[in-house]
Amino acid sequence: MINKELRIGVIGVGAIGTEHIKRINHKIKGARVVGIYDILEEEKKKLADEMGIIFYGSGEDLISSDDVDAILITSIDETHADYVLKALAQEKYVFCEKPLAIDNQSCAKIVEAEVKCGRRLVQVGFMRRYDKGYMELKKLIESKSYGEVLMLHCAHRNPESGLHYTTPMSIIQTAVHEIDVLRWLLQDDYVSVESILPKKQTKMTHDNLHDPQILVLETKNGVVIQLEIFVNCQFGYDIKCEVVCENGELGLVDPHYTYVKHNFSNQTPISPDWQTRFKEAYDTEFQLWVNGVLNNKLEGPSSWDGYVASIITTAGTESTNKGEKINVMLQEKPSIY
Ligand code: ISE
Repeated sequence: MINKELRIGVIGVGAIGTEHIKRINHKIKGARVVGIYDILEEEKKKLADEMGIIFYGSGEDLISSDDVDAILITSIDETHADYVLKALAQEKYVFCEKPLAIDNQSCAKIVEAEVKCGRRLVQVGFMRRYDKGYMELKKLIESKSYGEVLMLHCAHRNPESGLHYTTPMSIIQTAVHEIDVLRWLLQDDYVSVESILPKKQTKMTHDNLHDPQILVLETKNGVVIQLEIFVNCQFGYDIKCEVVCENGELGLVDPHYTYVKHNFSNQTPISPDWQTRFKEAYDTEFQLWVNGVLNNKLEGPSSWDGYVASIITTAGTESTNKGEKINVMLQEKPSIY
């Protein structure tokens, strides 16, 4: 039985885990972090002591603790599936930062385990669905005031990505956000994905990263999406989403509240990183997740959404490797989603 205040245990206290702990404890109503686990035990035990909360000896101990109502997984991607499955085994609510798992088979196992529980217990951290811009775009599309959607031109640009970033990561780690949010935006699903590696690359890239890349996605309703993925653009964290309709174009603007007209120029700021660009979206996402858990009714991105995202990113990587369009056939969505 969940008390009035949701007691959250956090597995993985790196950059995003730390940010979410602050978010939950200082912004979100109805929840608090009561315990953490991280592989950097000595360092993070100090943090737990400073916060006056429990440092668990393992993720498993945290998940099975009677003092923990719900679990937040922000550990390294490779550990997500195992922790999610262990939370499901205890029939506890779990929020898993993307990706749900690092392969389709693990995602399928999670879906199967959750279906056996008979109700939704998992939410996946696709925060763009909570961004004011995307939410407004969805309303404009659904108004049908501009006719049917014909195509989308999108760009996902990071100022820089580092030497660790590789060609597949641009799809698996970066494009995955558009892959999720655009199927939600269009209430549609994908039938094919094609990866294009333009000959011209930025000199700011390295041998293991083709940059920029392009993904072309086609949906069941025949909408074509062109997505530019450019993770060393230098000028800022820039997210574009232009929706071309029969008699209008709808698009996102970078959220800012000021401009500077000075010295014969007019400048508006561009977000420096994803944490800043989607700060408000994360806040809304976590408040609605906590509300959903307290009301036993999750409505955010599900394990099924995580599974579909994995299928598409896997197909996108296959397209890169084979140099051809990959057709995708999704199985029937279980009724609990
Ligand atoms: C990162 O993991 C994210 O999730 C960001 O939203 C994305 O912009 C970035 O490219 C990824 O590396």
